[in-house]
Amino acid sequence: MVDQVKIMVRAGNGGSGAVSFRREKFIPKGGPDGGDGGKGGNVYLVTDPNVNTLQDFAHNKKFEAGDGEKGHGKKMSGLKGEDIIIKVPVGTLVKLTRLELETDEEKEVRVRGMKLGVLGKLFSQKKIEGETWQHLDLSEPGMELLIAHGGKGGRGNVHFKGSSMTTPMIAEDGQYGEAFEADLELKLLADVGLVGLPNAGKSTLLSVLSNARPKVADYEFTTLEPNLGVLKIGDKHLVIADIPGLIEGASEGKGLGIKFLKHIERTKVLIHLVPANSGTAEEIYDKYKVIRKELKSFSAGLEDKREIVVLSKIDLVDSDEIKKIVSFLKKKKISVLPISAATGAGIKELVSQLVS
Ligand SMILES: Nc1nc2c(ncn2[C@@H]2O[C@H](COP(=O)(O)OP(=O)(O)OP(=O)(O)O)[C@@H](O)[C@H]2O)c(=O)[nH]1
Ligand SMILES: [Mg+2]
Repeated sequence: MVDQVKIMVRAGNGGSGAVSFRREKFIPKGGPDGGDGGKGGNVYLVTDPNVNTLQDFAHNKKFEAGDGEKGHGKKMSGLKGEDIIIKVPVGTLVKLTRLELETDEEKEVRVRGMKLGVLGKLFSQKKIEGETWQHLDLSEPGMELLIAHGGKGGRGNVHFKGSSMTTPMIAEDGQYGEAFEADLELKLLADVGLVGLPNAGKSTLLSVLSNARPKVADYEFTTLEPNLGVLKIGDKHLVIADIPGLIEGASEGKGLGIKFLKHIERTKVLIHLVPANSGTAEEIYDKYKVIRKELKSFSAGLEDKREIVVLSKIDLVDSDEIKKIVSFLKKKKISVLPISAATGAGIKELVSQLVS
């Protein structure tokens, strides 16, 4: 799953203004009629619900809008450069870093058609200083954001006529379009997050609750990247995210680390799985606390989310033992729901807790 990419965007440059003079029969010395340059195209980011990943950007990393056309004689403006629309998935975070452009400051130049030895002034965009940052959160479908403005077209010589300058030989250059390096990062928009130790049965539960068919296996770290599934309850849809297992010290980089927790940052509820066959009641309680500690270390408020604690794989342990574990956890003020993805026990109850 590609969930982070760096792309380059550049808005179009403005076209330069024209230096031109009316040339008509019987009018030997017509006035200036050089039109303006066209504006450069803009670059937009648009959230499209049909786009689900940043996969398209793996190969396509450079986006340039069209440049504005040069101005023409007869006061005709140049055509506007074409805009560019970049479609991104809902839930994309964008960080923009302005790129330095080579800029000309105002300078004296020779303009074609001007008398030799006489210089015109060339006006160009103001200089861009330093690096600017902008963080944007594209969390809603149909959002449209102008991220890079096209440069203005330069004014043609028709604008420079004055009493002291009846035959202006100057026109402006178009301004440069804005250019940015854009870091795109996709946060999955899940409603429910599955957390727990490796092998707790998270992916199996996802496959029972939703249409997803993630890889399931009897070893740790089967899941290396988040899986999403959709649970349909009547006309309601809940997106469930199954993430790689957490272990003690994950926040310090142990196992697969905790970076995956960003995918469940926006969920409303967490299902915390503790396998019933993973030791005595006390040991199970300790394992529960290990995960809680790692959730807290991520410091994004995950520990404050509503949590449904499930005791998974109850088909592997006899019912007296299950009762013991449930009552031990109750004493620790943890209400736990016993389930089995294998037999279906407790799954209906879990779904009704999810929608309540
Ligand atoms: N008997 C039984 N086995 C289960 C149950 N749920 C999961 N398992 C088994 O437990 C093993 C691990 O299941 P997974 O769903 O891959 O566990 P996970 O939590 O996703 O593991 P990681 O992706 O490694 O973090 C697999 O062999 C499953 O078949 C259950 O309810 N009963
Ligand atoms: Mg898994």
